[in-house]
Order: sequence, then C-alpha cells, then structure tokens
Amino acid sequence: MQRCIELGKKTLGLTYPNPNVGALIFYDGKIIGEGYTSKIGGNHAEINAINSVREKTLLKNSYLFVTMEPCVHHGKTPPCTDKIIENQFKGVYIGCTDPNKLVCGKGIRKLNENKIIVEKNILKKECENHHRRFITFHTKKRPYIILKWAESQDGYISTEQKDNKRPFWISNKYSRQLVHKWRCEEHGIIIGSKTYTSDTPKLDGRYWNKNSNKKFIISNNQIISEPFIQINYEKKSIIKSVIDFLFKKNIQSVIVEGGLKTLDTFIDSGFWDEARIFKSITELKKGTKAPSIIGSLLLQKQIDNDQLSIIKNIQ
Ligand code: AOF
Ligand code: ZN
Repeated sequence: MQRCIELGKKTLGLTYPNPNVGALIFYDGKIIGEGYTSKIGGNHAEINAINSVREKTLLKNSYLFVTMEPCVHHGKTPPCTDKIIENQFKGVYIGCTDPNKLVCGKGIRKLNENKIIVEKNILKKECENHHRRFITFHTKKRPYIILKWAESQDGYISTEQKDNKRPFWISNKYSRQLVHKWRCEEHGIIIGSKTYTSDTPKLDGRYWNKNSNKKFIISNNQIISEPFIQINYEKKSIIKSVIDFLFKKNIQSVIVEGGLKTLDTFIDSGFWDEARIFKSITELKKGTKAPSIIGSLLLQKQIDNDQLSIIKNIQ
C-alpha cells in the first residue's frame, strides 16, 4: 500500500477534481502491474494498473491493492468495480473508503456481492492523509486549506520598503522552488489584494512546471479570479463566504500565500488545515510582523539555510 501511495503521488495536482489514486496488482509474491489516476478525465488508477499487465490471464489469480475504494458509478469513465469483477480478481485491498456520495461504501459492497474478498483500512491513516484534499472537500464541504509564508529570523514577513524593489525575498531559492512545486500540487492559490497590487506576483509554478492552477485574489468586497466575481460578505464572515464560493466552484484545495491580513483572517476563522512556514537566517529589524499560529508540529527540516516547519490544525 505504501507503494500505491507513492504511485498516487505521481499525479498530485494533475487529476482535480479526481483524487490521485495509486494501485498495483499482486500475483504469486510479485507486483505484476501498477497504475495511478490519469490527468483530468482520463483512466482511473485500477484501469491503468490492469492495462499495464502483459499476461492478462494472471489477473484472475491476482490481488489488487488500491489507496481508495474502487468506484461504482458511470462518470467520465465506466466503473472500476465492473472491470475488477470481469477480470475475476481474487481479492482487493483498500486503503480508505471513497467519500464521494456516488461511491461511499457501494464499491466495497459490490465487490463483496460478487464474491471478491475485500480487506479495507490497509494503511488507512496514510491513505487518508494522501487523499486529504479530496476527503476534506467531500466531508467538510470546503477546500483543504494550506497557509504559507516566509519569515525573517526576527519574525517579520516583509520590510517597510515601499519602493519598486518589492517583493523582497526572505526565503532562499530552494525554498522558492519548493513553493512553486506546492503551487502545482494545489487546485487554487489565494492572495490578498494588497499583496496582489504591491508585489504583482505571477502565482505560477515556473520554477517547477507550468501546471496552470486557478488563482483567486481576495479584496474587501470581492474574490477576483477569471472572470472577476463578486461575493456577498454581508451575512457571513469573509472566510466562510470565500470557502463557500470555492466549494461551489469545485476547488478542492488552496494554498494561501499572504499577505498578513489574509493569513490572519484565515487563522482567526479557524478554517485552515496546514501552515508551512519558512524561517530564514536574515534579520529585518522592522517591517510587518509574521502571523502567530498554534497547532501541532508535523515536520521541521532544513531547506539549505531556511528552516521549514509544517504545522497542522488540531482544533
Ligand atoms: C477510482 N479510481 O483512480 C479514482 C476514483 O468522473 P470520473 O469517472 O473520473 O469519476 C470521478 C470520481 O471517481 C471521483 O469523484 C472519485 O469518487 C472517484 N475516483 N475512483 O475507482 C481512481 N480517481
Ligand atoms: Zn474508478
């Protein structure tokens, strides 16, 4: 199953709104086929794994491992369970159930009804973590929210500089490349309008690849994307309105890149899942203070001379 997770990661960021599932086929102590969800609208992982097996007659004595329950619905592609049944697999090992209400336990039931052995919850926590964006979207009816910023050694996220030298880089070039990778992994990028006008960021992944994720700019009374869209903040908090808007647009995850007001508004609302913070060795002495955040430390590591901390919301 660990290998299935590795396979699923190959298309992280490229399969939205589909989850990036990983699958493999096990026969007589050997892996004889592997697959992962294709880019938008393409094959599901199980089908790619089946297609990768040269000797199709082996399938009927094989076991399928898959990070998420196989589907039962006719979507952009036919149901994976039908293919599994048709090929008479001996058993299916599943990481976690599919929270999509079109599937949600029905895949497991259908396999059972067709006399295929099903073992579920294999590395469940790891598979749920791997599919955390898709699961958050379907169960909490909002995108998975990642906050990101870089702060100086003395805790500032920007200088007081108001000239055209902005943006002033706090983190090193390796951390910046990592941020571009992260941008390609999430479904959307959010920044505040002040950062948008002062830094004119491109918000792309050019130091990683050219995956064109959706960009959203939040200003006082509207969320701006392509095309510009007004959202009504009157009755709800800003963040609730923003996440409802993103849910309606089927956005499964976002990375929020600042500035301070935008980050603070997300932190105060409690609507965030992860914070990824770079601490550089540079001292700024004055400027805009970094947000403060409380959560559980998931990971801390050096990116050359920057220290990266990943914090999880445990509220
Ligand atoms: C699987 N294997 O690799 C994935 C699944 O529109 P479709 O046909 O692509 O179906 C999308 C839904 O299928 C998606 O919301 C999720 O419930 C499931 N994704 N299922 O058996 C896969 N990616
Ligand atoms: Zn499927």
